[in-house]
Amino acid sequence: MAVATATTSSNEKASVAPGSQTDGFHLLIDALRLNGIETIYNVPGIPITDLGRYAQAQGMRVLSFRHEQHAGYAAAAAGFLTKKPGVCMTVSAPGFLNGLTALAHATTNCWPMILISGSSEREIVDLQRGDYEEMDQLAIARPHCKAAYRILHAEDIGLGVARAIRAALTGRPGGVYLDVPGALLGQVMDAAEGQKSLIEVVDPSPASVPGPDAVSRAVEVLKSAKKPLIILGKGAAYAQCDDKVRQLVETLGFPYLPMSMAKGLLPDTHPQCSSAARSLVLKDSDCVFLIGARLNWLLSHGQGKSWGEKGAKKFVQIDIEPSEMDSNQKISAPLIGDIESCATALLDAIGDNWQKPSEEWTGAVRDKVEGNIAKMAPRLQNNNVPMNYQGALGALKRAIAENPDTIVVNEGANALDQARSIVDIHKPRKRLDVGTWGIMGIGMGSAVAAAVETGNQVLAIEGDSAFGFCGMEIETVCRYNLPVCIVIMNNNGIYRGDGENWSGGEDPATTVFVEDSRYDMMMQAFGGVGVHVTSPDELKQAVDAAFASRKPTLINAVIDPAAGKESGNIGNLNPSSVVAQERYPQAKKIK
Ligand code: ADP
Ligand code: TPW
Ligand code: MG
Repeated sequence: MAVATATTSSNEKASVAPGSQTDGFHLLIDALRLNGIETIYNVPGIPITDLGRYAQAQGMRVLSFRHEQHAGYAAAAAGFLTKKPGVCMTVSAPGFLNGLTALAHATTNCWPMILISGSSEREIVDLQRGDYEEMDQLAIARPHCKAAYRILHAEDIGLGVARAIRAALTGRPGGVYLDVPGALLGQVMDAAEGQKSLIEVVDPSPASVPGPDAVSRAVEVLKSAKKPLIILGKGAAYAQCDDKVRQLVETLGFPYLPMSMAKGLLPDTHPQCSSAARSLVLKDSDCVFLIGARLNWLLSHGQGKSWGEKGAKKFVQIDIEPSEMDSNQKISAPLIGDIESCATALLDAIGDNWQKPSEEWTGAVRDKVEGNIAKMAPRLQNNNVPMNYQGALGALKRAIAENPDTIVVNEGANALDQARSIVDIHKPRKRLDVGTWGIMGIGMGSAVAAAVETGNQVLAIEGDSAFGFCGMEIETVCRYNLPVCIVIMNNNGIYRGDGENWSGGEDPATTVFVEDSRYDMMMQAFGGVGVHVTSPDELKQAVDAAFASRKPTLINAVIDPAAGKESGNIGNLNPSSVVAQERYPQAKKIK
């Protein structure tokens, strides 16, 4: 029996010999490729081992990880970077659950991703007859993603994949679960019929144009502002209409704040960038124009002391998701649509006679920005040993300024908050971090995806704790020989390395790790370059060498264990105990 395989390139249906057969494995591969999906982030095992093999044999890039969570984070990051669903493939029950965290993370961040998991047969699962890795995966996935589908028949594979792709991309993007029972993969059908059953999805993220009333309302509100501010969010970076966003920001002439993954959409060195005057612009602005950014916890819900007087601000918001409006504050002028269509409509409506905000406002912001940058500059030049965050990150800031195409991956607490404010990003989508959940462990999956999807050099700036959540994936980085340079900001612990056990007992404190761990030697174990550095100058040299060689590199950067703050910049979110200060004298030191 001849089994037809699609030997075409993607986006093209295979021609098959009459009478030949195909199967579920190959139809699934053909369906993905027909829709331009060429990469799978994978962990093999029953029942999907051969699916990965065949996909690779068919010319797809199949990257195998050591743990599904990181394959999933890679797929999520790929979705953000490419505006196409990143695909993660796992085995059933435990593998599926490991991947599910990443699917929920993708959904929370509004990134398109598809988690394909092998599963047991419904006949066994639904009667709970106790299969190998039995679990009702479809039901468990559903609350954690945008949509969840199961395919039972080979002739429905085209439909299932099309549904998954469209659900991931349409409107607000998100994660989709696709349940693939083992028996489906082996099902055989006529190859020509199989090819006919595949669907190439047409226009999965259609333009969504705002109504003319909404546009003129927004123009009126923006026009009436005396002290306007733009906040750019990662939705604006995802939208890939960089020139339009820049044109809108520059035409309006408002100071703007980039959220962390919107950094670089316009270069952080842009004259309107007000990151270094964040407190001033949040507090004193009278109108805030949100572009692909939610007023969630990252913006303290648009309220509280940092936002100045209650009710004194008007909000204008562009978002693809209508229900986002008024989720935290009254939105005086909602613009529902995709960012490119909304920006185009606004630019058309305001024409050539736009009055930029007064010099009194923009000048005050600019003065504050320049003053703060000048104050910070000498601290970023320090060559102290042991290093503090500013000295180490000053060196990394210079490395990125010299290599602006590098994609920065960043996680940790102090290692995150300080790097976000110190390391300028110069181009769009060149920063991947912990996202909306502030999740630890995204580092290595994001780094692999960034290198694989773009071919660019990657610099992963990792807290030592954050790295511990994903560290085994350095073997993956070495195995695929990716241009990834990892810098561990090694302060011997979570937030700080000088925590104490308040019982006075033998066990180490809950927040500390083995002192002076040599993470660089882990990298050497896999054939990568491992470097141990103790000063900013040494750190810069090691990063320069990594960028020049593009070899997998891990730099263990020794940071003063006392340099960090509890929970980085968000210590205020920790609940407090009324009795702690009285019971533990040491607690005073931390708050
Ligand atoms: P940040 O964390 O950077 O503030 P969020 O993840 O909170 O960003 O917000 C991103 C927003 O962007 C989401 O509300 C999402 O619906 C929206 N979004 C995503 N893609 C688009 C698009 N193409 N056009 C308009 N809005 C978009
Ligand atoms: C999945 C809680 C937030 S930040 C952090 C943890 C454990 C580590 C901070 O230490 P690190 O950085 O990385 O060494 P530094 O520079 O301050 O020392 N589990 C998950 N996500 C989160 N956010 C946590 C736990 C947390
Ligand atoms: Mg640490």
